[in-house]
This record gives sequence, structure tokens and C-alpha cells, in this order.
Amino acid sequence: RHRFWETQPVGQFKDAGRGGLSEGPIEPPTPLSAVKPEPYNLPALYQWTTCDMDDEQTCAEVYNLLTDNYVEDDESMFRFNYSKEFLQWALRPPGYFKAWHIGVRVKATKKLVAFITGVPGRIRVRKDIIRMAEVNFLCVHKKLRSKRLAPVMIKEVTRRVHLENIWQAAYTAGVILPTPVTTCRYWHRSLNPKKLIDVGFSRLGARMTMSRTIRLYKLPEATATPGFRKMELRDVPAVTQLLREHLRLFVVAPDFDENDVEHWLLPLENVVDSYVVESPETHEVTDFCSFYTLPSSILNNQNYSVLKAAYSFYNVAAKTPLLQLMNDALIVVKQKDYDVFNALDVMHNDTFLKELKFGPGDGQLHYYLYNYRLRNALKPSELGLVLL
Ligand code: NHW
Ligand code: EN5
Repeated sequence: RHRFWETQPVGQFKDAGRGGLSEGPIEPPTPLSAVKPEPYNLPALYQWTTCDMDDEQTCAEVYNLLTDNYVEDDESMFRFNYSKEFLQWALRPPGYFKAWHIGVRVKATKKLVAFITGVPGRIRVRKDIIRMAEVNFLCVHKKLRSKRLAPVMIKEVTRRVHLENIWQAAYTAGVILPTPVTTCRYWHRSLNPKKLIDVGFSRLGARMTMSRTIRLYKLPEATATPGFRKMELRDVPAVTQLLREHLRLFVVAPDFDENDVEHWLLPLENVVDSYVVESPETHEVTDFCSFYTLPSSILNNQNYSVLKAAYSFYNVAAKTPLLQLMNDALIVVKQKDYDVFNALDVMHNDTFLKELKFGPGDGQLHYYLYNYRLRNALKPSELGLVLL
């Protein structure tokens, strides 16, 4: 069934429900001297390239490859359109390795035709904090599909990760592979229902008119929580503390320090936004919420070319009710003119999704670990990790 994945240290479907298998690494690390020192072989027409994401031209080539060839929904109506600024942010977190930003070029023309990346992160599984690679942006040009290029790229990123003495990875995909840690659903909160319906992202409900639909999704002009404001650099210690405390609640979650929080949560225009609640009395930061910006290209529509979407990232409601905090998030996202706010049913998100008029999407997101076995699949609410 899975000629490649059957050869890899991942939970195999055939081992499901058999018990006996314990939790933890599937294979032990090998000495670094035993890691293959030279790259895997590509088909003769292609060559490896390390993509320097600081370089404007390289970054533009990556952006163009992904814009035309990355993830689409099941009916090919929309395609993710990560911005260049987003890619630079996603690929240059603290301690990143340029060698993990891997491209494939056509030898003859130097055209970039495939890409895969890893970034380092510390991820806790139950009590163990494990250095992992977060693998993302695997993409093969549409004209080069089904030639078994992806397995070579996955082996090559694995090799380069091993060279840094890292032996585990985390990744997500819309497709089922051996074997998901958990399977999450995307939920969508309409902010601009007329446009969403016009472009086929959503449909007019039964017995609903356009004007009733617009009224249904209307939000207040201003946020409700006193002290709700944009996160600033000075908030990093307090946000780190809140987030670390919160992420303890989940079975799998990142282990963020202040450097990570500064990188991943400090607002960056049109990439990531975070808001804190600063108590008007004590000036303590009591809560925060965040979202990232990931537009989608709208394929084949006369009137619109881009869907502006915000994705729920990390939220901590320690004092403010989560429902109220997330409603304020919806209000600021609407003020910024986004069309839709998306969220997965991870962490405690299922406590606000229905109440705040999110509806279930047609897409799923499966989470995976490489070279780490869990005895049982998790519930989405046991997962404290959001990958981009
Ligand atoms: S998920 C997004 C992936 N990208 C897209 O969907 C973009 C559009 N599609 C494409 O570009 C987020 C191609 O269809 C791709 C496959 C490139 C997806 N993950 O070359 P072949 C991520 O980026 C397996 C893993 O002929 P293709 C996460 C497939 O099951 N494997 O196919 C990435 C089959 O193996 P099998 C995937 O269509 C995580 C083989 O690839 C996959 O031309 C990567 C077929 O290859 C996917 N999304 O290219 C793993 N899609 O065993 C990281 C297909 O079934 C692991 N396949 O025969 C950790 C590494 C680090 C370890 C460190 C210790
Ligand atoms: C790893 N970083 O399928 C990424 N999106 O639901 C790789 N559907 O937008 C993994 N098909 O349901 C990617 N509208 C996996 C996701 C790939 C993209 C994807 C889904 C997620 C999506 C939309 C549009 C569907 C268009 C036709 C959808 C319904 C919204 C509606 C709003 C009103 C209330 C009910 C729901």
C-alpha cells in the first residue's frame, strides 16, 4: 500500500491495536559518523539546491513555486498563498538551519521545481521534551508529480536533520499516511459571507437570504474586554509564562522559551498578530490570543483572486472567558478586513467553535510524528501544537 512509508520509522497501520508496543522512539540514534555524508541521488535531470531565504531572488522563486503548486482543497477551488514575509518568518525561527531549506532544480535551466523544509523545535510528548524537526512546505511542481520525487526529498531532509543529531520530526498533512497522532477538522467563521458565497467557499444556508446571512455573522464594532491591546516586546516574559503554563495541559505541545515567543508571537505585519489583555487595575497580562495570516488564491473566479484568511494560533484565557477572548479576536480580524477566520478543533477550541458561529469545513488535518510511537491516537483536544 505505502511502498515508501512502510520502510520508515513511523507507526505502521499493521501494528494498530496490537498492544505491547511501547511509547517512544522507534529507532535509536546512530553515531553521526554513520549518517550518510553525501546527498541522496536525484533523477539525472535534477540537482539539489539549498535555498537561502534571506536572498530576495531565492525567496521569490520559492514563493512562485508554492503559489502555483502547493496545497489545494479537494475541489481545486482554492490554493494556499503563503506570502514571502510569511515564508521568511516560518523558516527562520531561533536556531534554524539553512541546510534544511531544500530545493530541487532542473540542471539545464536552473528552474526550481520542488521544495521541502525543516525547522528545529522542542516538542514535549507527555513528560519528555524532544528536539524535533518541524517539516513543512513539501511541494513538487504539478508537471513532475507521481515520479517518486517526494520520497527522495523526505529522505534527504531526514539525512540533514540527522546531521544535527536530531532524530524525531513533527508534520501535518491533509492526506492519511501511516499513522496519525490525531486527526483534526478545520472550522470556519465567516466574516465576509457575501464574498465567501460568491467565490464558492461557502453556500447560502437552507431557508436563508443573503441579508439574513450577513446579519447572522455581524460582529460588534469594538472589542469587549477592557485592556485588550496588541502584544508588544515588553509582553514577551508574561506571554511566555502564560503559554508555558497553558501548554502543560496537552499531551503533545511545543516547549517555548522567551526567544521562541518573541519569534512566533510578536506581531509581524500581515504574518502573525497577537493581542494581550492587560488588567486595567494591576497592569498584569492575564490572557492573550494570536492568529497568522495565510491567504488562498481563488482559482477560476471572475470577481476575486484572493481569499484573506486568518488562522487561530495559540490562545490562553487565564482570566477572561475563552469565548469572550476569541470573540474579540474575531472583531479585530474583521476590522482588518479578513474574509474568514479558521481554526482547528485542537486544544480547547471546541469550547467556542459552535458558540461563535464557526462551521465545520470539508478539510481535515492529520498530525504525525516521525520516529516516535504513541500507544494510542490522541483526541484533537489533547494536542497543543499548531504547525503553519
Ligand atoms: S502537507 C502538504 C504537502 N504538499 C502538498 O500537498 C502540495 C501539493 N502536492 C505536491 O506537491 C505539509 C505533491 O503531491 C507531493 C507528493 C510533494 C505532496 N507528506 O513523489 P511522489 C508538509 O509539507 C507520499 C508525506 O510520487 P507526488 C508536510 C505518498 O504517500 N508523504 O508523489 C510534509 C507516497 O508514498 P507511499 C506524502 O504527488 C511531511 C509518495 O509520497 C505526502 O509527486 C513530509 C509518493 O511520492 C505528504 N503530504 O508528491 C514527511 N504526499 O509510501 C516528513 C504524498 O504512500 C517526515 N506522500 O507510496 C519527517 C522527515 C524528517 C525526519 C527527521 C528525523
Ligand atoms: C499543513 N500546514 O481542504 C497544510 N481546506 O476545511 C497541509 N474548505 O478551506 C494540509 N472544497 O469547508 C492541508 N468551506 C489540508 C487542508 C487543505 C485545504 C482545505 C478546507 C478546510 C477548506 C472550505 C472551502 C471548500 C471549498 C470546496 C470549506 C465551508 C465553510 C462554511 C462557512 C459557513 C459555515 C459552514 C462552513
